[in-house]
Amino acid sequence: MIAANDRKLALWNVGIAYIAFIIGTFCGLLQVFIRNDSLELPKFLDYYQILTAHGVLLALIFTTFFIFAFLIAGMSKTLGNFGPKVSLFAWIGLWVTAIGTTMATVMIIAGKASVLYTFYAPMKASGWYYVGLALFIIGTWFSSFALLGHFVAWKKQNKGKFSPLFAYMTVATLLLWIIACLGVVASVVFLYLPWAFGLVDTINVELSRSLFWYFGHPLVYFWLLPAYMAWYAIMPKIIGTKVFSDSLARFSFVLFILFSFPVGFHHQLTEPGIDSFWKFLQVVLTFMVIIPTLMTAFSMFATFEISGREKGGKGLFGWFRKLPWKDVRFTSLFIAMFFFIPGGAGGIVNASFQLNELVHNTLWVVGHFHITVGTPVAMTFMGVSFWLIPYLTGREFPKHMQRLAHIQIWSWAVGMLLMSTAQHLLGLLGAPRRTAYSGYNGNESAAEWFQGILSNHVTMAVGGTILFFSAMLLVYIVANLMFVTPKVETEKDLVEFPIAESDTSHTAKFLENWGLWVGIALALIVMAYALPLADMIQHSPPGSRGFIT
Ligand code: HAS
Ligand code: CU
Repeated sequence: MIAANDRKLALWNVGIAYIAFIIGTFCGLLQVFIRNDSLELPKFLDYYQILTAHGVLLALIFTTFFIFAFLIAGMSKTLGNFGPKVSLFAWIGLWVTAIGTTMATVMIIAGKASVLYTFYAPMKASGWYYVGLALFIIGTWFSSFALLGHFVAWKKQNKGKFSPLFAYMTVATLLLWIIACLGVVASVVFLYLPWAFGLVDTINVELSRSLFWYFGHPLVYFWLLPAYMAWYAIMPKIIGTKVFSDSLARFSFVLFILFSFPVGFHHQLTEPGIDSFWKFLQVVLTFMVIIPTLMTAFSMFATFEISGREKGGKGLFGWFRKLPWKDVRFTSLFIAMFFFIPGGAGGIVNASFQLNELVHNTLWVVGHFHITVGTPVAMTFMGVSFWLIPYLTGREFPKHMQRLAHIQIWSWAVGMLLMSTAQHLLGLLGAPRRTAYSGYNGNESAAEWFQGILSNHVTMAVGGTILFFSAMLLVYIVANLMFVTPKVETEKDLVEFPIAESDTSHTAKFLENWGLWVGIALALIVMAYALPLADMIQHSPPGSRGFIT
């Protein structure tokens, strides 16, 4: 039974995540209507301000708080309740992260930080926005050290034993996060803060962007890995089988630690100031980081087939129908995985040096991340919410709520299919991203340029509207599971935290040698970044003064 303290910690994290979700999705709705020219914002709001809020609140705040809720609950479940020190760190982490979030959000709402979630220089925000971001990161470090400390304590008491798969994956995810943050912390502390507070006049633009993407790419795997944890360690339990291969699962997480970092230049392929050799090297390494995802896809479909055949599925695909489609915990995760097929394929297009030329800075990229983080990751978090919240609140997840949950995930899938298809096609036709003027010259309506059935800003808005209704339905379900549905009467009726059995009898010991993996990761980082960054520091043109939009 999870202790009251750990439960509260996780619930606060879930609560803040969903508050960010409500505001963030509303900004998303405004977005698609501005893009098809059917909405004029009131004077005090501006397109870039709303786009910043949308990106920050959903991609950074919602994801991070939800991830910590999931990791806290799972670590408490698999390694036992938190001790006093771990708890203290986790509470400090929660509040510091929340204060940073509030500061950043207030600055965005005040119109003093319309710099989008990548906060590219030379666009300049209020210094307090960057302070907010820094506090946010520091807070997450406290929470990360709390969980790592909990792991170390468990290891000491269980010498020689393998850690449970969930705990192992948590450690890998947190190591990835901490190493990634070094880049963004360096740029905020050494470049943005002195510049924003007027201590220096100019900023080294290329260096700031490169440090951002050193962080920004592993950031997307920081979102993805907790979803993979649900796929590897929880999904098999839901469908009544075991983890397909414990060592494959662990090894795929190790590969993410190695290859998530030395690849950030694939976001900067069109930028001057980086020699094409370094771009090429990082593109090659990007193709390496596809491998653990292919391993995951293989392992998941093997799990499905094994389970389906155990239930009597015959023939080549008979097992497919035996999967528990009526169980929303399963269906949500399955849809999530399904969307990652085109999502990941699009990623390969992006990462291809020459093809990137065509899609960079177009709506294609927006389509790409809505079917990577916006569906595979977000829908996995929805599917996890359906059991995690009642598990934490001790409430039921009654039948009528389950029906609503099915409607919610399917409507999300339909909305996302329409919106992201439109975005991909519009992008290929040249529609730019991150601009309020979809008609190129400002006055022309978008419709004059893009008149296909799918390649149309109206289709995008229809998809966006369906998504918004789906989001509100989700909020309704979440609020019910938090506060309204009846409490379960006895402990055995408690909604379960499903953790699959994982056989470690063939797992190699060296997989848990964290020093080795972090060491190789650092070596790869130095190899891919040391020279080009040194070049940017020594040979950059004069820095740029700030621009406030
Ligand atoms: Fe990405 C831009 C490359 C994955 C998120 N990405 C972004 C941005 C975001 C994002 C937010 O190289 C925008 C940043 C911005 O604001 O500027 N991405 C990749 C690559 C991958 C990838 C190579 N991205 C993700 C994930 C994200 C995410 C995951 C969030 C969670 N991305 C890029 C690049 C850009 C980029 C460039 C910059 C573009 C630009 O120019 O600005 C890989 O990790 C993808 C690996 C996945 C696969 C798919 C595997 C699935 C398979 C299924 C097999 C199924 C079977 C069964 C066999 C390779 C293989 C089928 C059976 C059935 C029954 C169906
Ligand atoms: Cu990337």
